[in-house]
Amino acid sequence: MGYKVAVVGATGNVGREMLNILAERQFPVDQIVAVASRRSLGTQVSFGDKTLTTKDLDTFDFSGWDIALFAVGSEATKKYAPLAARAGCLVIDNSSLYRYDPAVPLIVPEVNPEAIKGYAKKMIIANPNCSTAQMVVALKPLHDRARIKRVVVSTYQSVSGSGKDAIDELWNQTKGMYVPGQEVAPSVYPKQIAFNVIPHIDVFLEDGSTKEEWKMVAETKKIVDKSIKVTATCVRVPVFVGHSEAINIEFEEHLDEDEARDILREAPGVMVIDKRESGGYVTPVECVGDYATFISRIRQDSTIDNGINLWCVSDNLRKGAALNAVQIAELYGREILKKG
Ligand code: 11C
Repeated sequence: MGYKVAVVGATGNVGREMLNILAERQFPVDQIVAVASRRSLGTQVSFGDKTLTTKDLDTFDFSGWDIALFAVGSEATKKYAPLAARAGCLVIDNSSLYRYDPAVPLIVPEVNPEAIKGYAKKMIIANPNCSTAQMVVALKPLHDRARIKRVVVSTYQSVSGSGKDAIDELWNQTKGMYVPGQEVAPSVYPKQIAFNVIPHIDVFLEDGSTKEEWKMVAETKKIVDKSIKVTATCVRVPVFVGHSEAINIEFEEHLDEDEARDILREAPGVMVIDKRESGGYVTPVECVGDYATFISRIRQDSTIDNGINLWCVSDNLRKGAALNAVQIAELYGREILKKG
């Protein structure tokens, strides 16, 4: 006995990963449907060894479906998620539209699974931003031990976070760099991304920060603890998949680096690779296709009383998006529907 599951936005990077992960994890599916905008209508996508032909989101009837994993932008989510929810179908939404709504749980299953109880208020559960998801998986077990006061994070985010056109832009710009006449001008990004880094993700806010940086602050507070202060600098780097983060954490209590390493080794969803030698750490190309959030370079910050530095890398399309959404669906199945 399983569930009737719809993947909405099934032709995008995240939608395709949702289908892959549902199949890989043998999510108990009785029926599955790939739904997409009219522009992608009829496109074929893979689900395990099956091929699904996409259905039109505009006319799709969510009645009778148990769970809809949404991976479309905020505009389409605003229009279609309430229709699905009103039809009694639980929406797990990857856009930022509902994340900060107090009536909508924002869940990372390794961190705040208890928030699932709030699902019924709107029949919508929000999936966090990719850069937040991997960071809170690392922060939570350390917070439980030594109470985090403040986090200073710098991100190194891959272009897949901006979608398929950005992947093409990095690829074509890189190839065209040294071929006269084939140079590719910036289009998705405001500046050249090939062989460059861009300290700008999402729109600028009045205080000079960007929306991506604001999301890391607001989402960490909602998921882990509202008392934690976070300051972030988010940077786009010429990497296809895998976000990296340099995280500095200040605690209320002393936490020794060896104890921090032991805690993280035991933490759900975390893999510690931390040898103090050349290559004894994880880089984004090594995390692609993996479920774990990888932690390396764990060390004391001797400039403050209770500080730890670490390096955190994860597949942004997986833990940062599709995997986390499927884990929420698993949690909902276990805790609420108790089927399968
Ligand atoms: C990026 N983190 O790397 C973004 C992508 O709020 O879900 C995901 C944006 C979001 O550009």
